[in-house]
Amino acid sequence: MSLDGRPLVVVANRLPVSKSGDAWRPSAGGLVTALRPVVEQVDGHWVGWDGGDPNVPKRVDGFAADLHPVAMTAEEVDDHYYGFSNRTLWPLFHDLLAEPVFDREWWRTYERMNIRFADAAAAVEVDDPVYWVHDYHLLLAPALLRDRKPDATIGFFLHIPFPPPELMGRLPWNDELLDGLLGADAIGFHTEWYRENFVRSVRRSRRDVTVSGDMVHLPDGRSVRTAAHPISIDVDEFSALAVADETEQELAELREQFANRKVMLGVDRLDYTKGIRHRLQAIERLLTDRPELRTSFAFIQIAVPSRDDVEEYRDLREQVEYMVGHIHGRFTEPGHDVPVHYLYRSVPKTRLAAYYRLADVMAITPLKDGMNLVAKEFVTVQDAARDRPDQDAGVLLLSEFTGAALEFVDDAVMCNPFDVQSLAARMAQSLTFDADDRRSRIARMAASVREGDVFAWVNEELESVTMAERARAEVGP
Ligand code: ADQ
Repeated sequence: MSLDGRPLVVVANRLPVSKSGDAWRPSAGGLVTALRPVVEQVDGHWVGWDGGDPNVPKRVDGFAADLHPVAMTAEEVDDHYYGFSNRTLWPLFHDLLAEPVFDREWWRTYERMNIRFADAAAAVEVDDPVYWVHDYHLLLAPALLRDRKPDATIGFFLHIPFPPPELMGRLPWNDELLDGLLGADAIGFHTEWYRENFVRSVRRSRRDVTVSGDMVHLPDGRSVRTAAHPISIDVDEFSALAVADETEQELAELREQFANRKVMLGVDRLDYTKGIRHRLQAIERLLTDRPELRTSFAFIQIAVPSRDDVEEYRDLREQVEYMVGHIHGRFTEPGHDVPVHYLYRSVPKTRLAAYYRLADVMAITPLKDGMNLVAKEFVTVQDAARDRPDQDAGVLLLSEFTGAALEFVDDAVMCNPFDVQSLAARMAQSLTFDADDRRSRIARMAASVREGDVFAWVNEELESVTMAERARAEVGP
């Protein structure tokens, strides 16, 4: 373990806990699972927004970190989270799939909230910790923390893409955000593309830096290490889920419901980056061109409600629901089930695993996605259940604009979701692979996920931060 027993202070937008009824529990998110073993081994701390509840406990059973809540008023959440983070940075970092809003009031709140998080992190009473800051809500926090703790070891990881400098440069606060990130000792991205975009942005906006290899050297003598570390999943957890009794029961019900139909599955947060509208357009074309599929094929879209306080997300939901209704109206055959099943909800993990096992084709077609963990979950579950009776391997249909594309390019059916006609053709092609081919493709993709699971990602990230720090110590002040 690269921390060598040093304390770890995670700084993220949200605390890793949620309340159900009266009880507090660790949240189900991937980052919480990933960090559970680490925080059990060291003195772990987590700084994050309290979610509007002033009574968050200091500790929660099942997650061995001290919690350090940051409070925000409803107005601050509107401006920092819904506003600047999700209506300015999110669309800009996802290649302008929506128009980013530039609002100076939001920016001022974003700055103030980053200061509040940095103050809370600096106030954690620990000796010589490693700080690990996460994601686009906190791009200014590394430099703010550096102001407060000049000798601290600070890492940052970005969970979404980093845009090319031509797009980043449109942001009125481009320079401030780059300087904010450069306060870290090490900055991690999912892919080499995003890392390069960041370095190109830095070169373009800061004439006083030099770049050698993956290091950015600053005029004050500090150096910042940049790295590509693709995030992953807990493979053992999903392998066990794949064959759990509850999953088998759920699967038996689903198989009955979808008997005699080929199933294509989509699982996403309802977000305009995920390409759900283009996917539905391609389904419409597929059902137009191949009438026999109207009664022998089903497309299931599971969409988790997301950011429904934001106008673009409410509009997206309306459009998706209109399109589903339109497809039903056009293609449902009397005496037969509808060809598209749309579930607007979060589903428990065993049900999710059952859907992954049911799918003949998993359609992951984002217009842009930092990584996409659903792809890794699908191949892992499919492979873990390979010896179960009736488990026929499925096909991964994957957008070239996901971080996951780099890992699965040889074994997934790759697609460009912007080209609806070719997307429909890829969907049709995905239904044609023979069983042995499908099985070996899934096995190779699952092996690659196993090789780099989420615990390996944590180790690589923390190793990168501590390496950067060691290099600093060798050079001296
Ligand atoms: P997300 O955009 O949320 O994450 P993704 O990586 O696919 O995208 O993770 C979604 C998670 O939610 C998966 O673990 C999935 O199982 C779960 N999920 C999706 N639909 C669900 C449903 N209906 N019910 C229950 N669970 C559901 C951001 C970035 C990604 C990056 C991750 C991690 O946008 O690109 O991969 O962070 O860094």
